[in-house]
Amino acid sequence: MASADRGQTKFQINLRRYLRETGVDRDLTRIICEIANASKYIINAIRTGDLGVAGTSNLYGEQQLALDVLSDRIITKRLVHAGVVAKIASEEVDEITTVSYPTNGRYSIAFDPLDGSSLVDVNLAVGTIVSIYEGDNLLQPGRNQVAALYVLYGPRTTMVVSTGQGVHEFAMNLLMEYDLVQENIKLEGPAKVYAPGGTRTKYSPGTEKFAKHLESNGAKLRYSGGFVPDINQVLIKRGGVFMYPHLNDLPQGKLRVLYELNPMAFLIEQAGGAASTGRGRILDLQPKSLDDCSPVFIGSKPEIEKLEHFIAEEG
Ligand code: FDP
Repeated sequence: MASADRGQTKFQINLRRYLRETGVDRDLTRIICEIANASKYIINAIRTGDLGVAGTSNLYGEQQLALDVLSDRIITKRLVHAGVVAKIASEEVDEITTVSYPTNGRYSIAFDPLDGSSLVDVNLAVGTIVSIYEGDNLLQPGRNQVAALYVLYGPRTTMVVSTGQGVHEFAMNLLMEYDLVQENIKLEGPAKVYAPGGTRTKYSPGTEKFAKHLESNGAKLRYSGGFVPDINQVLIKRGGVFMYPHLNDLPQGKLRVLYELNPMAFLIEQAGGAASTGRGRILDLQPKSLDDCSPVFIGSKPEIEKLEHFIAEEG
């Protein structure tokens, strides 16, 4: 097994080699590497493109695409090109796309091409989130995912990925290739940070009690407004909680099960954490439509267990 302690890698291990050496299936490796390739173009679009305003023109009078639409096109093109994909669902497109090949692709992908795109104009971090299933059914519980990953476009570009054998972080180097930074990230310590989404005055009594519990146990408020960077800090700091709860006027919360919650829940569980709706495991939800939303509490397992207790008692 490839190994690298943070900052101590003697020889850089790149993403493709890491996946190959850890026995990941060839077609799955192909998909993950296609996303890695797509992310090079997305990062360029973020750096040099317009600020997400659809229908505006560039210097040459050409129509500009909003960054999330452009990111969707970049990823979809690469996934279709991969030759191993059956179905694609993108947060930017209303319907599932069936990819036609002479033979059927083995994997299906749901993805959010640019989560947090409303943060681009204020220059905060954004990300791509990807969920991968074997077969052609995308409306199944997230526990059946075979892999999940996100790419974080921050001061550095990083990819955090799991194929069901732990969670590993890669960073984009000067050649725009991903090198292994650390493997088998585990949520082991106390919750050092917490990122609470939604308006606090609209929290239920159980959620409010949980927020107070986290604060009184020393967790620092660290909320960027971007799901990917907010989850990333929980993982990389080895402990914390992100929540976007049920609100008085938004009982289903805001975040989407297929594109956002399932892949993040898969990654956090692979790191030894937990992801809950407040009343049950996110990965056990049976999605009824592409647009299903759910409240989410995700991060350090003992804290999520405590939250479920608060919700059961106080709602
Ligand atoms: P955004 O609307 O900017 O795309 O998934 C959507 C998301 O961002 C998440 O990244 C983020 O956690 C959440 O919405 C923020 O919602 P609020 O604006 O309600 O805080």
